[in-house]
Amino acid sequence: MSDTPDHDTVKYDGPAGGWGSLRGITRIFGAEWPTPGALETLSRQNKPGGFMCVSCAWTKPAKYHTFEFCENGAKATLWELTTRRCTPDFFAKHTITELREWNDYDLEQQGRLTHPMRLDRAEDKYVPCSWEEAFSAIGSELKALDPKSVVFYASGRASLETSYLYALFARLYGNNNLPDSSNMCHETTSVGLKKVIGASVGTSVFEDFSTCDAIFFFGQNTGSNSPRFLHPLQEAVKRGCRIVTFNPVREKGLVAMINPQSPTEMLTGDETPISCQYLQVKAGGDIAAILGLCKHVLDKEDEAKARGDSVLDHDFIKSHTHNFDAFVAMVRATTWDEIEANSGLAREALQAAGQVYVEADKVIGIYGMGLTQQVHGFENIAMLVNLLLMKGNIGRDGTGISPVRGHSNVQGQRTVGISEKPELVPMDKLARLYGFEPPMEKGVNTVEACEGILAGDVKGFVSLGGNFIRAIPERGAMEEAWQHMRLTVQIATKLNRSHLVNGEVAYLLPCLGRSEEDMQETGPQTVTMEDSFSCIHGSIGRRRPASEHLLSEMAIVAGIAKATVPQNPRVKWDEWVGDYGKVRDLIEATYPEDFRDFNKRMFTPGGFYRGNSARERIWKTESGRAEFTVPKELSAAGFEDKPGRFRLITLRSNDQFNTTIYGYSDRLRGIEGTRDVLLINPQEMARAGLKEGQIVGLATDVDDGRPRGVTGLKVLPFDLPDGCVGGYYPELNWLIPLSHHDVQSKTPAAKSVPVRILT
Ligand SMILES: Nc1nc2c(c(=O)[nH]1)N[C@H]1C(S)=C(S)[C@@H](COP(=O)(O)OP(=O)(O)OC[C@H]3O[C@@H](n4cnc5c(=O)[nH]c(N)nc54)[C@H](O)[C@@H]3O)O[C@H]1N2
Ligand SMILES: Nc1nc2c(c(=O)[nH]1)N[C@H]1C(S)=C(S)[C@@H](COP(=O)(O)OP(=O)(O)OC[C@H]3O[C@@H](n4cnc5c(=O)[nH]c(N)nc54)[C@H](O)[C@@H]3O)O[C@H]1N2
Ligand SMILES: [Mo]
Repeated sequence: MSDTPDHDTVKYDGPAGGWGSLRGITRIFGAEWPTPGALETLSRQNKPGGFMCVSCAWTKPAKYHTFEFCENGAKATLWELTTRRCTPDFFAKHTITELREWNDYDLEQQGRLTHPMRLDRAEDKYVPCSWEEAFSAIGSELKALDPKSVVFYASGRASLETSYLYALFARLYGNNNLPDSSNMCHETTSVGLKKVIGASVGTSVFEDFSTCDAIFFFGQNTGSNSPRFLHPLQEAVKRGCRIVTFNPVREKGLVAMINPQSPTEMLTGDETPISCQYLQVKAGGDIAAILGLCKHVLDKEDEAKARGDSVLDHDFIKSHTHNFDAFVAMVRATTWDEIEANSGLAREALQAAGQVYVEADKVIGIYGMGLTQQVHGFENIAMLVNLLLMKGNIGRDGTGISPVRGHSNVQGQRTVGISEKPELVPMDKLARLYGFEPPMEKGVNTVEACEGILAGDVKGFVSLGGNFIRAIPERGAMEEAWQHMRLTVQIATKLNRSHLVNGEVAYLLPCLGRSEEDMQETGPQTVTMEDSFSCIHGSIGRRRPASEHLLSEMAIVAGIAKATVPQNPRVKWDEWVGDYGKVRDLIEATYPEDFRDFNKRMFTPGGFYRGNSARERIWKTESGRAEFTVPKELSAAGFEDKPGRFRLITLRSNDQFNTTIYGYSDRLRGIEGTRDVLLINPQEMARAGLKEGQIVGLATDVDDGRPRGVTGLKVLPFDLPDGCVGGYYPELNWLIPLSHHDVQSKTPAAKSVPVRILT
């Protein structure tokens, strides 16, 4: 199995940003890059009244740069604005069976989908159909199915307006089966932070980065995945803030950066060092590492106490937290030997990092997939919160816990009702507003949806964006089981693997992208999204749609809904599609605290802040206080180490957005030309008798009667801790068992998968 062409690999020693990032964009888009339309769109990107980037969820500051976009934001915009088209002619030429042999890159390279298509099983091809035909056929199929057997997935890109209607549709139809992409990334956050601080999202806001004294960074790759965040980091470092990073990989963006928007830096090549300490923690080693920091803080507290001083914020601990004594007892009882063995880090390194924490008055804790995608991901997050609580670093300016979210509106989708958990949704309000009895039975999340598909219980699957089959674990068994479903519907902009593994009846429905003008009855429409800091922004697309046959996501969701659920005078699909402002009014009526004066405030520069109780030190937890947690494990990996077993980290490159592969250049890590690689350190290579460039395979080291393997990986020496290997997501998703997920939230544990190397 090889998904990529093979070229030589080269090494990159330059910083993040800089000329490399501009070259990175030009190399991919070549002639398409300078079109006036593309430049106009980029010039409005992430600015008030402009267009909000379709890439990550990093905030859109009120005081913006001339170019408020990064290398990857530009790639994402240009990817949407491509001049290539994937037309009915293309589908007439290629059977589905043939297209399944293509790799992800080549599929998306066909460009924007242009027509609604229906699967013709006999011909093994997609054929064009009318929108009316698609809606009415999907409606009849859905009506014939048991609502409990249908799943409505959402990838985190769709607007607040579409997401609200999509969730309402599922509930009017009769279920809460609303998994979304956040089930694969920050569900650990939603569940974990809710439990320990009573708010399911981060507490920091953008301004906190201008006043914090230290930032502790865990498992988030800023240079690739939220590059605009490098600017505030660079500014923070310049004013003396200290950044300490924990990551098994020395990620370029967190080591140093050149600002591509600073002419002096571009000419002279001056780099800003970002992290003052970089600790290459073992994959799954963060519980122990953070425990080491806490142990150092307690040691320093003891010393301070002897002097009549203190390091801890005793007032805060006393009046705002719960379970502190049990936590302290556990930290004191854990030995440095245990901490070193489980984190892979030396005591001295942890003490030096802990000292930065001790000396800083205001600290922010940042994290990403390195903490969330672990079997004990909850414990990772709870430990980071423990560390912050010790010195009152939550609910004060310049402090906070700050998960860096993924998709551009993934956080917002949850805010407006895309959730399988009925208790998180104001069902009473929905009942009153729309005069129906919303389903109260818990729906399925991503892993449960997969379990249902494997068991044959799920018969219908509607996908609002995304590439579900490629993003989930257990690819082999899932692709096989997928085809036993009765109905699959994909709403998408570009062709991907999920469109080629189909149910008996299948539709591929092309939609507008966010950069395109969305013209409806009352004129061009605005859509809104929520960023990582809970700020809401309006976005207006201006580009001419890729095809005259496209509909907006709103119109498609409403079209399917209208053909499916019984008529209801309070549910006005056509009116809502005609004027998205009316949907914003309904969002406000459903969530009055979060969305007060929604239509008036949506173009507030910097977005309007939805608020966060934990930031106000109001703790909506069981105890009514912020919780110190005693971790049940010292390792987040969830399995024992043994000879020949490695912890596999599945990584994103600088040249992809999730399953969309822009190219084969992981510039910041110096890996070029191929994604079929096995990254391993030279000592481990020697121990395993491997040579650079050797082609090997990986097998999942789990004995559950289901063999899983990948072949054709090229061995590359890479700076990783002992016992860890690395490779790329999604190519290695064959290896992740569906059962390998965070215990509490069921987020797939893609950052420590037990594997063996096959030679
Ligand atoms: N360009 C681009 N931007 C994106 C995306 C993209 O694919 N491309 N995806 C978007 C989405 S949906 C998301 S969720 C975010 C994801 O953004 P991130 O949260 O940055 O996710 P990853 O790149 O998967 O992994 C993050 C880091 O975790 C480190 N890591 C792995 N295991 C461990 C561990 O055990 N401990 C620690 N401390 N670190 C570990 C890895 O080395 C890596 O640097 O980015 C969003 N932005
Ligand atoms: N091994 C491993 N697996 C992982 C991860 C990992 O780190 N490691 N990360 C996980 C994470 S964090 C996430 S979020 C998931 C990602 O899972 P998804 O969100 O399901 O996948 P994407 O790759 O973002 O979806 C890309 C597709 O979205 C469609 N699309 C793009 N723009 C639009 C639009 O505007 N509207 C519509 N309707 N469709 C559009 C295009 O057809 C494109 O092919 O993967 C998860 N899987
Ligand atoms: Mo994500």
